[in-house]
Amino acid sequence: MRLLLSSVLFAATTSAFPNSAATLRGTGGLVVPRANQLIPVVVGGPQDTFNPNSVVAAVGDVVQFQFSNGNHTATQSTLEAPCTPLEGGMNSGHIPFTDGQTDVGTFNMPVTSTDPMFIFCATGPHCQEGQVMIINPANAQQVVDFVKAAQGTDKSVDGATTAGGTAGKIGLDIAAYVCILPLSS
Ligand SMILES: [Cu+2]
Repeated sequence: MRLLLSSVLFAATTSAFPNSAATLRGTGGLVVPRANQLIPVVVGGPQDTFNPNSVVAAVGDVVQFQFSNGNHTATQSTLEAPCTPLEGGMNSGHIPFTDGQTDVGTFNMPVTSTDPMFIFCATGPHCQEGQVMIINPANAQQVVDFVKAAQGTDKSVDGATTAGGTAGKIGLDIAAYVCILPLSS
């Protein structure tokens, strides 16, 4: 029974993270859809950034914004107005991280399109400092252009309502970053 359970677990693990070459071999060259992925993006930390600031995601994937030191948002905008919320777009709202916290505020955003999705932080001057990112950018140049456009704006506009995802928490020990401040006991 124990052997059977471990085999099942192994099968589940390998199908969740399929190797593309193995997948091709296993299907005689047919490309099969991969399993949905949880894609972590660290928001804030030692610098006011999104890390990474460019993500390739498929429909069905979930981008998990993990809010590090400071107080940041992940808010959808447009290439034309990088630091202004897109009406009806995704917005996490402000999710702070304070010294001594042992969990991390998250915002899980299901990906529903492979079109480029432009995102900025609406806190203070962060967007003008270049705290922006693109999910499914057309190319690398578009990311560079978006950062430059954000730095050229005068101010940011805050999003009115939270939309397009679900706020939650994960343990700091499983976060995609190392806390830069000592934990208080
Ligand atoms: Cu920010």
